[in-house]
Amino acid sequence: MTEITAPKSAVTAEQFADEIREQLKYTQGVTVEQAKPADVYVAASAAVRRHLMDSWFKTQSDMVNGNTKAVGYLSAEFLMGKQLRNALLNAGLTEQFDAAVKELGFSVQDVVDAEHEPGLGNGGLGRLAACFIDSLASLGVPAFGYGIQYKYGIFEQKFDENGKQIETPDYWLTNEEPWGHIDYNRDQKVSFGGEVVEEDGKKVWKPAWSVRAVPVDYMVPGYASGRVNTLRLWTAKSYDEFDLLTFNKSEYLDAVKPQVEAENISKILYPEDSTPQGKALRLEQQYFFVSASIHDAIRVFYPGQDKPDLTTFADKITFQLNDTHPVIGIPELMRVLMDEYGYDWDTAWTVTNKTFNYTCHTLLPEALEVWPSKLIGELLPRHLEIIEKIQDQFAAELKAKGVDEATIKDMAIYTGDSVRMAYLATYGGSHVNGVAELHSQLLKDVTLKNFSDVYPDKFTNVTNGVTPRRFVKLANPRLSDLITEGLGTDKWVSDLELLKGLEPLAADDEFVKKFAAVKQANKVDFSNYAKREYGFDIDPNTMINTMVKRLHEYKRQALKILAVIARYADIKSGRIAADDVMPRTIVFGAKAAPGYYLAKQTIQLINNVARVINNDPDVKGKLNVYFPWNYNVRLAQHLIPAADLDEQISQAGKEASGTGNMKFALNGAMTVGTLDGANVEIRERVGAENFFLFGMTVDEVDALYAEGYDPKKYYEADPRLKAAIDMVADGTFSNGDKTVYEDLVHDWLTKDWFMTLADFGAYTAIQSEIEALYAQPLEWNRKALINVANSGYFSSDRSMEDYLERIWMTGPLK
Ligand code: 26Y
Repeated sequence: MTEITAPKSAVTAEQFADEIREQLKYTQGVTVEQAKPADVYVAASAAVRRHLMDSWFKTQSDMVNGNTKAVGYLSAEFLMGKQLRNALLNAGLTEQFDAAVKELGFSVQDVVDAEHEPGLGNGGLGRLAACFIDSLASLGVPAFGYGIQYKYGIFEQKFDENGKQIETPDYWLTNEEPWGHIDYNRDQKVSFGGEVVEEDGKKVWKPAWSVRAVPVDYMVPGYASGRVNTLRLWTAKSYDEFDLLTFNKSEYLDAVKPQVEAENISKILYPEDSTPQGKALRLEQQYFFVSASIHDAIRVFYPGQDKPDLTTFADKITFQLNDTHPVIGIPELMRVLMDEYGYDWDTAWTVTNKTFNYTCHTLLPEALEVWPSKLIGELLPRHLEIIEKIQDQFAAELKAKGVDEATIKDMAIYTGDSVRMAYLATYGGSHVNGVAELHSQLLKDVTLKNFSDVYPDKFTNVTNGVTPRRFVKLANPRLSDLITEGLGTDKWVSDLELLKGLEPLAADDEFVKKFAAVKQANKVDFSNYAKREYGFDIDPNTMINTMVKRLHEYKRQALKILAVIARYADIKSGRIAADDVMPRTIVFGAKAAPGYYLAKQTIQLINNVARVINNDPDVKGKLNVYFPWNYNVRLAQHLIPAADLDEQISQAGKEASGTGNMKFALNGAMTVGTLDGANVEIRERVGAENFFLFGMTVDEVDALYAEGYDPKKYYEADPRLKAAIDMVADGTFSNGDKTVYEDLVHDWLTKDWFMTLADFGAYTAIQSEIEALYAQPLEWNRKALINVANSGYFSSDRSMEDYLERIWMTGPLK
């Protein structure tokens, strides 16, 4: 007997069809006959939303009236993915929806396809925020996600005829968007610029201009918790004040300029996640959403109170700072408490310090934001004063603790010229965490070492996780059914550690064969999807080998593509007999920041290697490379369940965690990877014999840097590597034009900052191990199944429990 605990609404398919009809008729004004799939999508979404409404109200009132501290997850990015299927799952309406749509005469796929995913994030950090709020709702923890409703999300990627990345705007709001509810009556005023004056011995900020922050609310339904939390994304509107003087001079365009500029604040998501761009607009965005959110929390938790007792603020809500992007919230809460509510500095500091915690997501020093003081002074003069005072207090505190002058200087939050946001966050909040064990250790040992020496108790680790609802239950229904069959219950969807119960089944050949059949069916599905969406002819009977993530040098897509080229050369030259080649299909997915030159060259190279290889009859059926453009959450949900082998090959010590690695392991792919980020923990859990490890360790990387790294040496020493690089240089992938990849090749041979060449030998060596195992399907699948069984730890539910226990000190609503 299989125990089924998935939520199921009592509403029948007929009733749900009626609700869709009503919605079509009374809200959208179209008949069923006139309706297009996109109309049905909007109607069905609105209908599901209605089903969640009572739980949403109840969650809000329990949160405000109860005594459970809420979580405010402050994040510049929430990469939500499509909403409809997830909402249906949590509302227990999936089957009714499928039947109702058919009854109305539509194809379920057409209706679901009508949803345009909101791409309000760049990659891992944004998707993590989305997984976390899903888990908080599923655990019944009262929480707000706070962020920005960008008008343009992450750009849409296309490739031109030369294989170059083209970015086009993602105007995701062109059609009706049924999920976000704009609430003009809960707006907040956010001000900028101007000056600080003294009035009656008090500092008073006289801003120069203001924008209206209007919340757009998204429901965040929990799975089987009966709870629905809120994702509140702010949109910037102008106040209706315009310059009459300018207008009267009939300079209309100038007169409306302030309005136009105000609305620019929430216009576009910054696609640059590699180098800090000193963009004033980005600081405006950060302050805009953080200031609105802090005021919103005060409004929510002290309803109708003119003089709330904000000394209790930290008992009402704890704010998690998702990277440095919302760190301006620290001086903002200080300002609000002192200037708006009249508290003294020390009281304000105590409350602020207790309220905030900071998660760091990087190890690359250049990714820690540093703002020029001049810019902060211009945009937020009062905040700069507060930051200066925080710095004075901090320096005095360090001195009192016996820290030497040089170290105090090294640790400065405010250097005079600039403000280091990671340092401000570390000092200004109660806890700092990294996102995987290795990362948290490196934060303590390297990146924030001085801080960890002085404040060891602030530092902790919370290893990332991913939501099993979206990334297993929704993305991989076949595997979900098999897991439920194997465990005799579907409880694993909300208690992922139960997957451990699959481990004994790895010894059962019949079960392993079923597992293999699931993978095979998923590969066929993906092949059909790739044909339909991209026109690719992917052979589902080859190994599907994936590498999907943002394009960054440190992630080393270059290592993969060089190995592919070497393999191609092996087959072409007959070094490997064609019959001995294990057929592989390599699938890349990656966006490069528009201004990141080497990343864009790498994209172009991958596309052209794909073109040459896929058109070469000598390797036909043996080696194929595909690069579906515009990798996003939707594509991830189709691709991940179909992968046999996934690449996590960053240079050790550079990937903070990775979360794709978790999604692939959970869906039964094997991983080839370095000892980096969460790979370390995945390997520990699934067992070293079930993970393809290669490459230098963090210590070996450090040692090689220290002795002076010369990539040329590796190029000269390895003929296969040399041949591969020479092919890139000699125009093999650029129709004979030797200039196209000049800069890329030059970088590899003279800098190679992330030591791609040094790890090439180890990387290609492990390929024979991979192929030997893949040649024994039963053994391969056994290991893949063991990966699934031991990946339950990587649920974002577990991450949330760790945050609750180690950082937030709160729990589910009572
Ligand atoms: C400066 C700003 C424009 C900016 C925007 C986005 C800076 C950074 C980012 C994004 C960073 C990011 O996605 N980091 C990734 O976070 C994941 C979740 O913790 C990690 O798994 C992954 O290793 C890390 O690279």
